[in-house]
Amino acid sequence: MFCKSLLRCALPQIRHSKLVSRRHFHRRVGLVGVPFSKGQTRGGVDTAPHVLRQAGLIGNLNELGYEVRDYGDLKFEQFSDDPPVHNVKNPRSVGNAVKKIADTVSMIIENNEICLTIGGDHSMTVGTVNGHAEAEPGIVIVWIDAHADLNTPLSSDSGNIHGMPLSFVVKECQRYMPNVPGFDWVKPRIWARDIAYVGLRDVDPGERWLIEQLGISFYSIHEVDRYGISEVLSRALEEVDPTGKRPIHLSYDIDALDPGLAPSTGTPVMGGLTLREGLFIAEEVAATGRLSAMDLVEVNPDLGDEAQKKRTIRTALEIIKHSFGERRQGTYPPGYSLPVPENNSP
Ligand SMILES: [Mn+2]
Repeated sequence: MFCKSLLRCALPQIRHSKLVSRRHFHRRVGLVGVPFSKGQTRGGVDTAPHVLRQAGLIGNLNELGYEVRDYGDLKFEQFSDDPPVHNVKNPRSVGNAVKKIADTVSMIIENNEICLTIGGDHSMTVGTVNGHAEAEPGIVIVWIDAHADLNTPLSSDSGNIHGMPLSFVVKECQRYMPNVPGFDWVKPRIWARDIAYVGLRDVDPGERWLIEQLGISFYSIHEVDRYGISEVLSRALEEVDPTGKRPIHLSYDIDALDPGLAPSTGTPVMGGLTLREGLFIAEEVAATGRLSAMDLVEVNPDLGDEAQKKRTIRTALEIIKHSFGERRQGTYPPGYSLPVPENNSP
């Protein structure tokens, strides 16, 4: 009786999104590397796809029962002449790169694979979110980050596009957006109500204002402290999708975690998520059965000493594994059963 009712609770969530559940059933992942760093100013973040593969990323997913198709690392056009526009740095390079990323993500989703995109800096999500939404309308976004990444080209102090990607893809933001060369192709596909933030602790005035104006579901580290990560996650998932049917785009910035766990990142902010909170988020998203695409961004292996670099990579790999179904309660791949000795007489 107990088992049956448990099953009945678990099944409807998975059954509703047919496209996503098919991909989960077949356990297929399409992996793409984005060795791109022009959305911010520090070199090194572009080496993360290589370093994470070297550290065993694909093997980890295989162990969980996934068949991984590796689309390799994307190659990006170099622009010799790419002056800032409205204070925005490298607009043409980023605009061109995110178009290529969007096309690749769309293709992976259309191939019935769960798309895992390894950055690179967070500017790449203009491409991943748009490409995902184009191939699979009705996605919701769970954005795990120390920052809101919602500056507009006019509100940003730094001019780094990795702090602005959501302003390019959210429909309601468009009245605040100037023309930026390279981004003419972007067709915003996401409503503000389709986004939930978790882990924020460094939010600029323009971002705070937009979050309030647009009513974006917002759980900073303050709310994590107040309610606990379990309550925060269930509220966030419920708010972006009360029906529990829609495919999830999980955009995971490694700087959401405390710098003690992920020191090798370009814009660390003290007082971040613990490893337990970070893994809990990943496990809860995995448990919905609706993870459709994931970004893992802002690992920068060039920053910090050897021990810090290793710790950051280990943290990133753990977050990815748990987002794809690894559980601290233990797990086994589909079809697994315990070996029985020959000549076994019961
Ligand atoms: Mn970010």
